[in-house]
Amino acid sequence: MPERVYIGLGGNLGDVPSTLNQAIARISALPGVVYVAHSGFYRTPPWGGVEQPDYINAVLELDTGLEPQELLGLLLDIERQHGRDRSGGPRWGPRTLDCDILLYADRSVHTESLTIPHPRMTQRAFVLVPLAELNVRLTIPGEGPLRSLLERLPPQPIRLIEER
Ligand code: A4P
Ligand code: MG
Repeated sequence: MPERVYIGLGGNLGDVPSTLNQAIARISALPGVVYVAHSGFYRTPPWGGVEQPDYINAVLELDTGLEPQELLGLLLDIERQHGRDRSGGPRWGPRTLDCDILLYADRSVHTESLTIPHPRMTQRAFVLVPLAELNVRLTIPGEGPLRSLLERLPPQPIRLIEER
């Protein structure tokens, strides 16, 4: 049975809108993946204390029969195809493309290489706002309704730059 999955996309190096559009097309073309929708693109201030350019963030909604670990492997390949360089640099530093698995149906996954729901998503307007655009009725396993999380979020200046 295919399951509903949400993927957070972001980047702040290069032509990011073009990268995000290509990433959406590549992920949607993966065998075992069916595209459902994607959010608008948001310009967002960098999170994590490293001085760097603004990010552009979006969320992609899919159905898939792939297991979370298989999907992660394919997403990491796509990051590499977009020139993602993991050698050196600070943890929350600049990148061409980051693909994070935010939600995988109502599953909780805790392995060495994968944590779902994504552990920092509930603090991030650049994740919760585009997610709510796709489905405001979601509940985040272990965290609660998306609506309540959004209400509790400290204000963060994010701006819709490209409607879906
Ligand atoms: N990993 C574990 N759980 C997951 C998951 N749910 N989805 C592991 C994807 N990967 C997951 O990732 C390191 C490893 O995390 C992966 O190999 C996988 O096994 P990474 O992409 O190499 O490292 P990272 O992204 O630099 O680190 P981290 O801690 O995941 O960073 P975040 O939390 O992704 O934050 N500011 C704005 N405005 N917008 C952004 O998109 N992104 C970051 C990165 C920082 N600041 C930002 C943004
Ligand atoms: Mg990441």
